[in-house]
Amino acid sequence: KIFITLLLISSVAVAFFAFKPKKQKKPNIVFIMSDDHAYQAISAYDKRLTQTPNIDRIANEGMLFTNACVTNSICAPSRAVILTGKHSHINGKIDNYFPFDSTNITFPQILQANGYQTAMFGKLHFGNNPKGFDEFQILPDQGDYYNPDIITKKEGKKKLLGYVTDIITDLTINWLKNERDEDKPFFLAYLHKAPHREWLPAERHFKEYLNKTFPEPATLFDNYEGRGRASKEAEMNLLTHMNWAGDSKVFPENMQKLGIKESHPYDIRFYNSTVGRMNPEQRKTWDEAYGKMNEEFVKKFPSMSEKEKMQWRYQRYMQDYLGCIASVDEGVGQVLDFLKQNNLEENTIVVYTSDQGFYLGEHGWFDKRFIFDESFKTPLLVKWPTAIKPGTKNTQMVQNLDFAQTFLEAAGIKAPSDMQGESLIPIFKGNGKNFRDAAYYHYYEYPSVHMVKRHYGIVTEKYKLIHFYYDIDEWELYDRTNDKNEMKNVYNDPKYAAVKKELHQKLAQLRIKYKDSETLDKKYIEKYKELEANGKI
Ligand code: SGN
Ligand code: CA
Repeated sequence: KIFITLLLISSVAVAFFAFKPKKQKKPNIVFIMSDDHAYQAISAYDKRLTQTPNIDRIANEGMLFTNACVTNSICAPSRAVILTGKHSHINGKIDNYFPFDSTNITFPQILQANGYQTAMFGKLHFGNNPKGFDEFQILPDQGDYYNPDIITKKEGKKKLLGYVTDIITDLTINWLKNERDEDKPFFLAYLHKAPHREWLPAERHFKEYLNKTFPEPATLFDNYEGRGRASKEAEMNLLTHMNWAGDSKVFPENMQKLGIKESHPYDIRFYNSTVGRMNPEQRKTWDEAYGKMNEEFVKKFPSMSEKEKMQWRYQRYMQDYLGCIASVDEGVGQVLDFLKQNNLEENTIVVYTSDQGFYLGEHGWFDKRFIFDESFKTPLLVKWPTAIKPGTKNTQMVQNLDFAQTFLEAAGIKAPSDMQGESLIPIFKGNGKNFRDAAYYHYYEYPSVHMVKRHYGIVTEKYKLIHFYYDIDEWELYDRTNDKNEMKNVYNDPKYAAVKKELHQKLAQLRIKYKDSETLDKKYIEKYKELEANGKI
């Protein structure tokens, strides 16, 4: 009898374990982010400038977000928003100068504490090392394109030979191959320096891109009429604010020959310290490729009109910028291939994004910072075969603020209640209808390089209301439906009186919701002045 009972119990137990539904394994997360990658330079968004077949794969197999945006369009602050899930005024990293307060809790710390293996490779730009990572190898500060130094968790700082984008890809794949713990889900941050200024491509792309010409944007010759002082006083115009040596790669000896003054006192120093990192062999390839372009420039320059100089600047800029993207796209392809070949595709979330958008000659500009579309919006492509239908598009105003809560929810972890974003999981699953009707934005880094004034604002599907402050007190309003290029400030147009009133109310509500205020604006100005007085700016 006992024997039969035991047999019965054990067979029930066996049956239970055999048929117990397999626990859904937590998803892996591959977070790919480049620095200053404009959505205009991703063919899934726009085919006019270049082809990015590998980045596009993420949208083909997943979701393309056409209105993804940032909360503060600049490098290190954007990264801080992503990691903390909190706006800049709450996490404290308001600009590239303020130190990142590492008492902030970041989502990788939470993932790590919940059994995730975590790794970061590439550009972080915090000035301090990331917390919550089992492994990291990061570029010091902005990092260099050629033969860069790298800070490693295990061995301190060292210099690596090669091109930065390829190096970051190699480190990432090496980790996936050799250091990944197959019993744990992982979070992997694969963070490119490219295509950040001064836009230096890999040697293998010199020839192809130096021979290309690109279509000009409609607003390349913008004279900023119809807008306020902020657009007029910004220093990011291709013709007047780009450097000849560093940005446009005119050899210093040619600048001398042509009597071109340095556009910036550090121009030649920058050029020498970037291109100057190459070894003699690499430098030979550089001089040959860029030498030809320089020869033609020397011939043409004396007879060039201002308009022709602007056009030349634009082509030069695009050749180098898009040459950088080519390597990023190749690297992304290698990582996607690795996931596929190693059976890691099905339950891995792959995100491709940038720390913000970028101007590719629109409004005559390069750089970012403004709440205007090219820098407010950012590319976002996500695939996750178990949750996202392939080839889908989403038009919601999702923000970089939302990543932390999204990843935590995907991992089945409750997010801390003081995070300020929204999880994107409902959108992934096709149920994110009334997601966010207005996005809040606040930019601080002024006075500083490019001289974009401090401003905050609100963006809805139809309008954009902006307040520029500090050494100015100007409001601007844009009609996003009828003025897609944001050329005309209609703040004082009586036709928009009702809209204006409603947006002011909404903006005030959002400032309260996110705990931002005039008192905080003033506090950050005081702190900025303190840093300045201490020589930190
Ligand atoms: C450097 C660049 C600027 C750029 C800032 C911030 N100049 O100062 O053009 O806006 O970084 O960029 S450079 O000549 O040194 O390249 S960010 O991406 O780090 O925010
Ligand atoms: Ca950036």
